[in-house]
Amino acid sequence: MLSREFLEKMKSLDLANVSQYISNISTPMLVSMGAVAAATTYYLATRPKALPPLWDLHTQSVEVPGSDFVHHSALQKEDSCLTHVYEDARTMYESFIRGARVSNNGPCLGFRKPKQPYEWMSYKEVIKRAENLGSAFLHKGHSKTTNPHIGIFSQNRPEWTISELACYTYSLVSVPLYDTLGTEAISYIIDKASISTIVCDVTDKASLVLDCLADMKHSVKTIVLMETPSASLVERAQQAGIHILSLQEMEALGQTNYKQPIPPQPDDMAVICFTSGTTGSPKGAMLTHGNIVSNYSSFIKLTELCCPLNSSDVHISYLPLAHMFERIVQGVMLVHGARIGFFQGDVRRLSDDLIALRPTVFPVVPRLLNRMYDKIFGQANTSLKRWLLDLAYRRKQAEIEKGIVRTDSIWDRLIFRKVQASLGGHVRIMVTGAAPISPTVLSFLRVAIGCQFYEGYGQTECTAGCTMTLPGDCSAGHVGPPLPCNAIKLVDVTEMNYLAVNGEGEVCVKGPNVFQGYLKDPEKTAETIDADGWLHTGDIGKWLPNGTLKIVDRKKHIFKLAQGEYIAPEKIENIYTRSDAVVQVFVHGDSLQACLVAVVVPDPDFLCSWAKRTLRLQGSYQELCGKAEVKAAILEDMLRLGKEGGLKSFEQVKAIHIHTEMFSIENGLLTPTMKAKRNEMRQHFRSQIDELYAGISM
Ligand SMILES: *[C@@H]1O[C@H](CO)[C@@H](O)[C@H](O)[C@H]1NC(C)=O
Ligand SMILES: *[C@@H]1O[C@H](CO)[C@@H](O)[C@H](O)[C@H]1NC(C)=O
Ligand SMILES: *[C@@H]1O[C@H](CO)[C@@H](O)[C@H](O)[C@H]1NC(C)=O
Ligand SMILES: CC(=O)N[C@H]1CO[C@H](CO)[C@@H](O)[C@@H]1O
Repeated sequence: MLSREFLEKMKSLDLANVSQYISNISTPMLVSMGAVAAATTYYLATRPKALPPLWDLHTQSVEVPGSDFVHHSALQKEDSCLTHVYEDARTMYESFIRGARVSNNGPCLGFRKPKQPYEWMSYKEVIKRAENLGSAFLHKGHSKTTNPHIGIFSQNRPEWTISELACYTYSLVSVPLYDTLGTEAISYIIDKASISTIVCDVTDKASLVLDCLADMKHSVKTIVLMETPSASLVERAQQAGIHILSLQEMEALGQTNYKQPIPPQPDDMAVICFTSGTTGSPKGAMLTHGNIVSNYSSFIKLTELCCPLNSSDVHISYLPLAHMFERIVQGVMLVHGARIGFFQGDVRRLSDDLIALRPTVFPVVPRLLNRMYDKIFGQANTSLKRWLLDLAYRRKQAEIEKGIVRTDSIWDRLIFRKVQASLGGHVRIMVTGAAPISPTVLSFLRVAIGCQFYEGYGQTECTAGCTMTLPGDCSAGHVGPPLPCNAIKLVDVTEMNYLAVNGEGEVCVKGPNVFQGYLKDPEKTAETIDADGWLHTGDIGKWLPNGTLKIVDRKKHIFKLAQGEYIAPEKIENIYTRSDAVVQVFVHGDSLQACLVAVVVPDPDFLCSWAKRTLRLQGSYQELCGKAEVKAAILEDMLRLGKEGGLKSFEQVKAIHIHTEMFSIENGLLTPTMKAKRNEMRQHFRSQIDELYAGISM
């Protein structure tokens, strides 16, 4: 669900401080068994008492009797879905107003210049600026009933949230844009949503919009730039019939043409969130205020017993606001009058921002967690350090299993303090979502960071989330029970042998967080929400005995081979990419062929060392990729892994083509969410695929 650019940056992210600590522990101290014994004694003496569990973790969801296997959260009474927790906050606008009240006009949005402390805008200041900006939108001809869509094309920063609130204050609708969509998709969205005003953060984005609109009839009249537009930009825009002005000028315009707020109702549209599928044009998921509030209310409901949020909480905003995950977290913060601090705009400086901000709420994505985990273990590179790390982990894990979550044990002092300090030292709630996380990594970091750490699952169409792990459940490998705001049922997928009677099937969601459909696209809407209001996610889930859901597969992309066997290529690709030599694979087959073939991109980082190790071959990446014996060895390794991974013989590829350019968004082979565009791949590699099949039949 996150942009490639963002994920790429994450990859290079250096959480240097996170894990230096292992090497800082002096060796004599490590060797002293006496010290460990003393530590253990101290630990036993200071160990706090176990807390009674907040709820029965063995029955986390319940099946509605007489229904077709519908499950509800065990926290929610049958058939009633949670819509809100605070009577005075049923829309995102009211959430802001409540935040201003409960924080007594406290600090709201924060930002910093390099090496400076955070500066804060108060709730009232934010509301005032939003009213001015919103009044200017009305002045430019926007209204709830005609022309309600406002484009927002920006990195996370306070002005993003102000622009969004400006929309909410006057019942307008925000439409986030993001670069990785590509120019074609951006022009498509502008056209589809008939956007006439776009708020951009920097000149580059405004230029990109102008590029997108070049030579076409378009709806855009105004671009609001968060910085001062250059004369050349103004002129270029003028030629396209667009007025460019700075945010400051726009707010001044609104101030002189001030209008009273026109607050939205829960059923009014709040956001149109465009997501790109693996095929075709982006789809604009329509989300109401009620959708967003019901989802964030579930989060509040789940966390209020163990760690209620309040105006002292601080959130670090760095995950893209164009995606619902971050928007939901912001909603939770704002309704409690808490603070939102924005990163400087560069993930490489995130560690520095974390230390300056000292957040209490830290949403994360698996990529970042994997990175932290690898670094910590990379540093524990002697068996002694490994042993100590392992011991500390097991001791704290045993505590967490008793419901004790803390950062003041001896193990924290000895081992984990530096990890915690590298996140600012105050983190008490973490949420991961957007992609699956390995249970090993989640369990370890939950212990190391010593905070409440939840895993959520969902998609934009159900406002980001439909399940979340419960506080107190420290097991990993599942995504928790349904949220109190929705019911979940699993539906038969016979061709993949997943049956609801066995507690397996396609995950379907119904509740106030389920979206209103795709903008001007009744056909795709009907494919996604059925006549009874169930959202079909395309994911395959399985109920565990304790009522939690495990995501086990993906429904899409099934085809039959000539002899009638069903093939799920993504499952096969996931197994083959475990090979050290392989970074990307595209598995192809169709109903005219009796076997599978694949296009394989060898891993530029590992191929050379792999070839040296397994084949005693030296050479550059390109040279190695050209060698028949390398190709044969890669295929052999893939088949070995396939066998280990339980692939049936017809699921194994018969021949491969070696390709040296990674599949990417730029070359049109991946979606902005990094999924394979299978149709495009098929077209792109048509001749290679034909050759492979020709080679096999000979
Ligand atoms: C907010 O909650 C934290 C942790 O529970 C607590 O320490 C703090 O005093 C609370 N602050 C306010 C303003 O209620
Ligand atoms: C182990 O880690 C330390 C600290 O990062 C590093 O200096 C050292 O070179 C590593 N040793 C080995 C054997 O990799
Ligand atoms: C729930 O069930 C799964 C699978 O049986 C298990 O791994 C997990 O530990 C259980 N969680 C709890 C809290 O009992
Ligand atoms: C309880 C909760 O927060 N529900 C979902 C709403 O959105 C968050 C953030 O996207 C998800 O992680 C949750 O599962």
